[in-house]
Amino acid sequence: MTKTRFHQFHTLLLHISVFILFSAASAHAASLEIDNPALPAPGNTVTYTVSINSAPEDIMSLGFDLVFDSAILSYQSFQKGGLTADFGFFNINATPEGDLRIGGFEYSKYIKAGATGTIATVTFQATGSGDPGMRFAAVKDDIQCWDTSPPNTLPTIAANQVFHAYKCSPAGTVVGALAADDYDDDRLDIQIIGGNEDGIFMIDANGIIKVNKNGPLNVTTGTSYTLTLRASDCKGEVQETVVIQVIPGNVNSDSRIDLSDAVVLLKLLAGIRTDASICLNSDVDGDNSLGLAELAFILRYVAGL
Ligand SMILES: [Ca+2]
Ligand SMILES: [Ca+2]
Ligand SMILES: [Ca+2]
Repeated sequence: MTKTRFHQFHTLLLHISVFILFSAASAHAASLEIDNPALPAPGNTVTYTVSINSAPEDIMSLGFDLVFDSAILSYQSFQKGGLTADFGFFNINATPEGDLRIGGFEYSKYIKAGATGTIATVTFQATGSGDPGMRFAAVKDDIQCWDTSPPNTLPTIAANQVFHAYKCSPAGTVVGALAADDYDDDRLDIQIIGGNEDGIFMIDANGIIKVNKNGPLNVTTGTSYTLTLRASDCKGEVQETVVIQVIPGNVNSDSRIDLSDAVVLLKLLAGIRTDASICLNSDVDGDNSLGLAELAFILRYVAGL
């Protein structure tokens, strides 16, 4: 073989292997699928098939929504598929939003790992034309983390979120609700993964950021924390940073700034005994004492000025 011919042969091999790789990638099948039948003329029925393709694990319980354009399709009926024929419970109901909620469970004749087949066929009447956008949402239970077709959409965390935490706030104080969402209504797992080395903050299952410990917000230095948060729908994840600004003026060390802080401060200034736990670091003007500057700050803050 001449050098040129060898080069041509090599290039051909390269093309073949790239083609095989590409074919392998495009042939990738999701584990939970719904087909895309041609839409008939309005007034006619069309049946969609929801199927499992080589189940990654056993399924005793499954749940998901089918979301579609209700101006184009009107739900008529369903039939169990071969994989759910023996399910003790299987049903489809309309959600308040007009989508379909599908759920089933079976504890003895459940769907085994590796199974391929039909979960259900769902019949609609066409009421319009265009793409009804049939897709999965709120996939849960044993199939929650499965790859789907049409594909999952990743969660989102809104950018540039800024929260306020008051100095000396006790553990459990709510800092704010993280703006995070998922187009498919998947259940999100939200974690703080950076900027919280002292464990000052936590985030609960509903995305509510709270003060996690008593004490650390009684700081003399530092006016803000930048936390990195991760939201996962267990098919993928996104990360975003949020800023928590620490606000002084919480003289009585509770979870907010209100007129009770002004009252406690006035008592202090008047030399009247108070049972409040005084937050010495609620100083607003850097003179290391509590006085008229703090009073003015509190009144302005309460008035929203
Ligand atoms: Ca999702
Ligand atoms: Ca207060
Ligand atoms: Ca001061």
